[in-house]
Amino acid sequence: TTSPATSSTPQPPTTLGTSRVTTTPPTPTSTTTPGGGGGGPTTCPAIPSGLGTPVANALNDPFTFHGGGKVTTKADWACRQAELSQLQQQYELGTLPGKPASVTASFSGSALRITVSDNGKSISFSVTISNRPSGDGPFPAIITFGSFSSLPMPSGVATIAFNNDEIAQQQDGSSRGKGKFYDLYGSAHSAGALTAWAWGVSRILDALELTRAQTKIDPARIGVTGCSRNGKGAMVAGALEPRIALTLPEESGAGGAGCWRIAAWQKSQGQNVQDATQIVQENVWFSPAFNSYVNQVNNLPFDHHLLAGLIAPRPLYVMENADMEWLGRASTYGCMGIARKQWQALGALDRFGYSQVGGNSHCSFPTAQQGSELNAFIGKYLLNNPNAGNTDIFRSTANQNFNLDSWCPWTVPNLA
Ligand code: MCU
Repeated sequence: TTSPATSSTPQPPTTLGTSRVTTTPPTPTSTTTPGGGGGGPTTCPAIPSGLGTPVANALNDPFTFHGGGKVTTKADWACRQAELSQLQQQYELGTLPGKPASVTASFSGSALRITVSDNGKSISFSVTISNRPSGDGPFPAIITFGSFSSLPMPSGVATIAFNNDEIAQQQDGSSRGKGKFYDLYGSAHSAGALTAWAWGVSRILDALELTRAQTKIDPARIGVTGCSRNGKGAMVAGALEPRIALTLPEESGAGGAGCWRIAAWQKSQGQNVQDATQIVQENVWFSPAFNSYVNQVNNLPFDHHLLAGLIAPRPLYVMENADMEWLGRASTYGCMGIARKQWQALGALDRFGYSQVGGNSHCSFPTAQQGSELNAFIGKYLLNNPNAGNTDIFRSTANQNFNLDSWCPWTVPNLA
């Protein structure tokens, strides 16, 4: 017999390729964190309620806690990341649920089938694993959101096709609360689609951990990518799921690699750029809670440089399109140019790339980013080849009229 997928009672696996994981409720991230130095849990500063002091014509200081204390050590940085994750979930992304009561998985052909049970309900979805190299592995893999990604994959890396729209729909405003995430957690759950997809990515990782012997995929070497709206999804998945080893958002624009404050500034200069007020009307990528802040983005205690900061010092390579004003040509350049300082503080500049080139249509990957950039990141961080090339990249072919220094009036500590 097979184990009943809907039961929350822990039991040993009874069929080949089907395993069960049972978890305890997550500990509150606001009080303890594993710490950055390998020691025991660290006590983190309490997070004051409220938005704090507004920040205008600049981006929020990554290295000052919401309560005013300074980030001076790696352990502090882990606390600051836990705080920033909580603040971004509260005001923009919606709440990421903790580990579900049970996750089971089975692998057959190329389909990895995942069943998740929580709160007495259960859902199932499948992802397709392609291009698995022959041999015993284990092999790295890249999760690709939807059908927008055109990233050329080097050999030796499998791909895992994730139909993110099945987890949370993104047709337009009428998609709110629709998809398997909401079947499980209720259509009124605060999570926007980006957060629901990140939850789905976490369940794929759970499933890969359960089926290593069958899939021959190494759960510790998983990348994530997607383009445009799905690039926003890849960025948020990398930010909310620390098991992601390499985050590769392609042309994510506003709501991904762009900062709300810089988009608002671009708009005030008369540019046709997507900003926070427009994006919440177009689709359901964010929590309904964000609607209250789109007209006052200077009051937010974060911007998207700090979404990227949830990834630091894990490797991040951001690809943007220099020809598309709507995506926030200046906004992604400025936002990521300042985000980069978090990798600098951690002594990890070789794990941060931002590359904005033109000449290609939206989501058709340009060869200019392939050999020396994308392949270097995948080679170094998924294929374990330390000689794969330079991965300390910050470049734009656009003529940027943006003053990075004036937008970051704070100093960068040495946390390495
Ligand atoms: C860049 O991502 C989005 C953008 O935010 C939307 O305004 C536009 O409608 O669609 C883009 C996209 O996903 O294109 C495939």
